[in-house]
Amino acid sequence: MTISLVNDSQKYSQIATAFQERHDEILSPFNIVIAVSSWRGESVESFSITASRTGSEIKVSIGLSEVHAFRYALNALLKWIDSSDSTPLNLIDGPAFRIRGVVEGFYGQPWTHQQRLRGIEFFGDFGMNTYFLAPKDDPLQRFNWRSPFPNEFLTQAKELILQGKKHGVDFVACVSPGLSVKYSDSKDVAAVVFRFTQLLELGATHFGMLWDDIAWELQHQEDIEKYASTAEAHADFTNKVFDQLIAINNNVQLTACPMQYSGRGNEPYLIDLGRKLRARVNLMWTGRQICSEYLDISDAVIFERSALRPALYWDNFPVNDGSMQANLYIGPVRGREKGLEKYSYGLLSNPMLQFESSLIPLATIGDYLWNSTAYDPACSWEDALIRLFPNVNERACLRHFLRNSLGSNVGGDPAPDLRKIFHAGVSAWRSGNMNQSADIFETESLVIAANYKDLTSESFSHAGLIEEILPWLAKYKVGGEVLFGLGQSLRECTFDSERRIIVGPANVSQQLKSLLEKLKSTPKNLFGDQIEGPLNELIAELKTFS
Ligand code: LTM
Repeated sequence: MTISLVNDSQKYSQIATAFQERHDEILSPFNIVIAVSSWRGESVESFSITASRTGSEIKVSIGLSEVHAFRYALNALLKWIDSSDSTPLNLIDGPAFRIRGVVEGFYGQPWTHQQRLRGIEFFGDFGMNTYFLAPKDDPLQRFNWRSPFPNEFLTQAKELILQGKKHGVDFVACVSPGLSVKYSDSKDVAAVVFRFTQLLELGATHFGMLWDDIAWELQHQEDIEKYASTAEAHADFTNKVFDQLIAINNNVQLTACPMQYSGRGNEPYLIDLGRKLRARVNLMWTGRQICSEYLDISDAVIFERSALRPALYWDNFPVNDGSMQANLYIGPVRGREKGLEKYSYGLLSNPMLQFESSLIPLATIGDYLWNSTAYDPACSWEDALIRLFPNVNERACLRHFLRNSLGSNVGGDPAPDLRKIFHAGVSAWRSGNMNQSADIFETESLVIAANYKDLTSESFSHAGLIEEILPWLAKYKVGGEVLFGLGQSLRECTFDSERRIIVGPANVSQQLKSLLEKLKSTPKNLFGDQIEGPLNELIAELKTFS
């Protein structure tokens, strides 16, 4: 059975068909008839939906403020069908933030074309509407920006634009000319405009001019003579690109990333840039820090006053490039203030190099951006696992692993469950219950060993995810072995209840040190400071005899 539209139009039918293909397992038992009408909602991309079910027949009526909202209305319909709720659906809903999405803007190996195509489907599921393509280490992005986009890129861009139209996600190509640009040279402006017009012809209407991570001083004599500041050069170049683009198509949106993209939001560069930049050009901002622990309203207000427009956040969570590559940030987004949407233009998350793993935090970011007031990190994270890993047993195995790496690049407890286990185990050894303590660590080690076996078995469904997290799974396995060794060592120790110290043979101290070395020799980070911290404490506390 299929979704059919009463008042058929190509823009809706391509969304409906793509949605049906994507969620066929849930939708296929039903015959779904949808009537679409236009509707004036209170916010951009809002919708109204009513649906009722009689046996396998589902009648749906959707009111739309604009076309993306159709995808989000289908998301709401899917949720209702999947919940098997027998009461009719009657809902008015819409997103909090205006721009919601992903900026693939990290250093290192870019995502593949196939991953990007899949990503857009997920971003639509997460209620996002924008995908910025800005991979730092694709030569087209920062180095060969003067040449037109080659055919291979254009073919792929066309597919990404179409995929975006099917899933309510705008594809935004970016250029980062700042390493070699001559701001005053009209040929350089023309080169960027030419690239964007290549994409305009393919249906894209939103573009990015990125001035991040470049020299802060003007490099060319002509620029030094022409401009009073780097901000003026950035404004002039960006304005020229913008003016030429809107002369071709007045619907074009241009987003710029400033050179100084983090801080208090009132830096002289930002004030200068804000004054000179066309009012319609969006400005990105990463918040107080490059990777900001908090994005809050008071900072957003300062930014808006200085830059004369609300920030479009480039949120460096969960990105793990550069010095962060040993970490997986697979917990929920935290520290983004409720209500921030009223003081910002939107938020784009810079994801991890690992595409599959990124989907978990991205799902929570989608929830936050859709309704920041209702956002609950722990619930959203659990929901994300259910959506991404429908098989209950597989999800349970993964969950145990994932909950050893929940931290973010700005803090948070990476391993809350293991922390509790250590709290219990250390309390037991400190009160002299060596065997009880050993039991606690050995039990956990057995869980890890069994999970590791399941996660790496050929029958496990998510091969792509497992492949990219293998180095962390190796650490997981070793962590389990270390916990077992810790248990064994504790069994060789006794407790001197008079002096309240742990006593053991000299070889136990050596064993514990070897366990520590074994853990450290596996390069990726997992478990936070658990295992290593308490092991060091035990080594220090242990009184040995020969
Ligand atoms: O954040 C911005 C605007 N630029 C770069 C990103 O490309 C990079 O991925 C992140 C994280 O390392 N930091 C940056 O400064």
